[in-house]
Amino acid sequence: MPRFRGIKVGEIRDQATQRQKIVDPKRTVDPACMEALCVAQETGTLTAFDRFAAQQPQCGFGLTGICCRICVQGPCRITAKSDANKKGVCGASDYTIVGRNVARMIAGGAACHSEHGHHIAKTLLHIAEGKVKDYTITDTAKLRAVAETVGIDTTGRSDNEIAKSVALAALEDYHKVGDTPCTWLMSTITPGRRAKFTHCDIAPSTIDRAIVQIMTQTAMGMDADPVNIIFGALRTALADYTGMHIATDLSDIVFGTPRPVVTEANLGVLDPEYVNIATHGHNPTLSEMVVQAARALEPEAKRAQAKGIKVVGICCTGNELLMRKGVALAGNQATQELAIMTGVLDAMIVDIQCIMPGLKPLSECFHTRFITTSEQAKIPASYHFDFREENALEIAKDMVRLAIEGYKSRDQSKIKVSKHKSRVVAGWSFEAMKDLFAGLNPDRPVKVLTDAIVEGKIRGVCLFAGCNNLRIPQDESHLTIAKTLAANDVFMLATGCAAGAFAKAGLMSSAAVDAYAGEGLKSFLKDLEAKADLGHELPLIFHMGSCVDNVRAFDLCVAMALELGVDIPKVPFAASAPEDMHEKAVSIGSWCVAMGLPVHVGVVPPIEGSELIYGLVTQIAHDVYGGHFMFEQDPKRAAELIIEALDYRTWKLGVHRYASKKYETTLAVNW
Ligand code: NFS
Ligand code: SF4
Repeated sequence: MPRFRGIKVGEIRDQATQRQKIVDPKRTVDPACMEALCVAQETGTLTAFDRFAAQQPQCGFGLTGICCRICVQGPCRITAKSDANKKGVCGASDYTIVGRNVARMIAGGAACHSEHGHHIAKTLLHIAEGKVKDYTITDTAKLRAVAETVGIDTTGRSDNEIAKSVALAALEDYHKVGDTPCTWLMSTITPGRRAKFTHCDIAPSTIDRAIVQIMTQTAMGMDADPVNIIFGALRTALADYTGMHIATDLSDIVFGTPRPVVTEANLGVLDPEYVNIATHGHNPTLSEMVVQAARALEPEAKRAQAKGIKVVGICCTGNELLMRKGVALAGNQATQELAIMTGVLDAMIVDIQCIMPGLKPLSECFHTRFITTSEQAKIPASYHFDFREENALEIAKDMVRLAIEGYKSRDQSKIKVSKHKSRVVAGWSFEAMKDLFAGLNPDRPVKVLTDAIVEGKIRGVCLFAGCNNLRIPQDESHLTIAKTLAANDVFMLATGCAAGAFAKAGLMSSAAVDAYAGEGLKSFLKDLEAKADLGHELPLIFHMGSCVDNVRAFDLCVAMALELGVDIPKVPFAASAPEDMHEKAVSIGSWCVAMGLPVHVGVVPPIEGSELIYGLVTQIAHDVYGGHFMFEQDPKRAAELIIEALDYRTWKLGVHRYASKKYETTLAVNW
């Protein structure tokens, strides 16, 4: 059997598609967004879609990662045209420059997720110490489950005592004396991955150390070895995983573990008769308070002649609220400005990450109150509230009052409400997924999923993650790949702005099951639905939450590995980020590769300037870790790559299971 190679994996693809000539900037397949972009064009209002077109063609050095600005002698741009230009001033080769640049992107992503997790850990600590009054421990079962996973004694201890230990253990994963690997990493993966990371020496001791180490390793005059740089980058990516897992676990403890909910998504969720408030960003500590404050201030809204207050979400804080509270989702990343274009958004309250600075000037063309809340994310001339846990609800109420004031000053001539919205069945935490599968097998719920794969009913699992990237017409790649995988019986999960794309387009409903699922997937979902006592139907794609919640999907993958008796590189489970944009997406993709997953990426990060680095992440990574990147912008080809990677794993698994049964031996695992 030859070593696994996907179709054209390892071959650098033609970059023509990355440097575009854009004739019409209205590039979206979302009808609600298209309406808003038409309004923008008619009124001469500039959005990110116009600014992206204006940036074309983008610099080829930057696009392929061979521009180095790490020291002040730069920028050094590498070309093969003359010998003197083949290296930077210091003699750095293309592989050093590309490797360092991408490693620093991963550090940026890891920092963002981990800072988010750190914030929640501090909140939990303050709850346990009785220092905050507006937050409580909502999910004590999850608290105890997390404590047990990370090795904290729970017997005879109060919730607050356990919570304090959990919070302190989480904070130790950020900074501690000593070199033992991060607890949240080592306690949530398979024994095989623990051994691999120990053997390759890429398990981070703490998140903060990992980020400091990679920034040092990639400084001018430091590491020039591409393999060493990439392995260092993977250590940082595993620190990212650790911070994400902390963020998700501790958010569930404080705000509750999601359970199935029914809601709606797209710009049509904005109701002109209500005071509309969008929460945008990532951190549930803010958005949960806005929801509470909005409920408390309903009477004030009614006094202002509104029917009430409607809180909606954008990006990942939207996903957090959608998962836990059933709050409607107005849109994903590329929709953020377009929500303001409706003329009925009275306030946008933002916290951290993925918030375009362009929102503020755009809000000035409308009545929308644009409110920043984080000391790390201020935008000039915005309303700024210094949001702190100690008086969170009071501050949230002040912000909601500002929205009510905004409602009163709407410009009726600018109102263009959308009719587009879709039904969404969401709320699929790992716990909720297990409950769902338990309908068919209460003792070994995850076996329901692995059996369906082994029996050939479904072809494997694909997790969709990642952002919108204006290189691709908004949501087009997400929808094309998902519909193709559905027809080919792939069980699908989604998080982040990928989940937002599917929610808006109606793919998180049963109507989508009827419209797009192949026979195997359809019967699998119908069997589950028949046994689930939900009171509503199952969706085609399962919404698992925000970007940090990718760990929920990964927990399912770990459970599948344990159920099958193999390590993760042998589980028919793939990840795809069709429209990746943020450094965080690069970081997530990288830990997925280290964990042993095939990872499709639709927009190639800046690495094509070095064949060596490209080969490392698409081929050598597979040899060492069992996971690899598959870069493919064409969604049809991308779907083929994902299916091929899943089929390869399912086929091998089948052969080895057959052999172990026939010869009555234990399952061989070293393939
Ligand atoms: Ni993820 Fe979520 Fe969206 Fe991308 Fe940004 S909101 S953390 S980075 S753009 S999916
Ligand atoms: Fe140029 Fe080397 Fe400085 Fe980079 S580190 S900018 S390649 S001199």
